[in-house]
Amino acid sequence: TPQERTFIAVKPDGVQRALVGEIIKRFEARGYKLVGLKMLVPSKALAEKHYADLRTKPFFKGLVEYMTNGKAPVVGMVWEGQDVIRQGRRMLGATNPLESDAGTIRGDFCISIGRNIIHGSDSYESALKEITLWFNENELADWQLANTEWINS
Ligand code: YYY
Ligand code: MG
Repeated sequence: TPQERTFIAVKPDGVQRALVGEIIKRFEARGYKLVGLKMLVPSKALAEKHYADLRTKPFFKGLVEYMTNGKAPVVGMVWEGQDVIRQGRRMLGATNPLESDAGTIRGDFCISIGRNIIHGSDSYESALKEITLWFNENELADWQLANTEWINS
């Protein structure tokens, strides 16, 4: 079965609220494989490129400020597995946490669209763009989950 990769980031509010472990736990428990992990305060240039599609929105400036102000870092991750781009978005829940189902990460842990704790790539093209933007090739681990045959068929 084809494997794919997605970019997931715990935003500064998620880090500050000590939800990094909870978020990693959910992706691990589902059966996805962690292939990249880093903590950093992104530069303004990085955040602006990451959210380039939203540059004309009224909230863009505030969004970039909050991602880059250094009050807390971002934890960037690359997760791999079957349908992980779409499933990752389902695990995150709706962009506005007031619309996110209970049982999703946003639906369980936040209430404000401007503090929705986590990012996830929304398509194959975004995933490729975002992984390339946040990670160098040598920062991605090529490894086999030992129990892969019990997860994938
Ligand atoms: O992909 P996702 O994070 O679910 O939503 P986007 O539409 O890509 O917006 C990115 C980010 O921008 C969102 O997670 C919160 C913020 N935002 C906002 O502050 N206010 C809005 N009305 C829409 C989005
Ligand atoms: Mg988005």
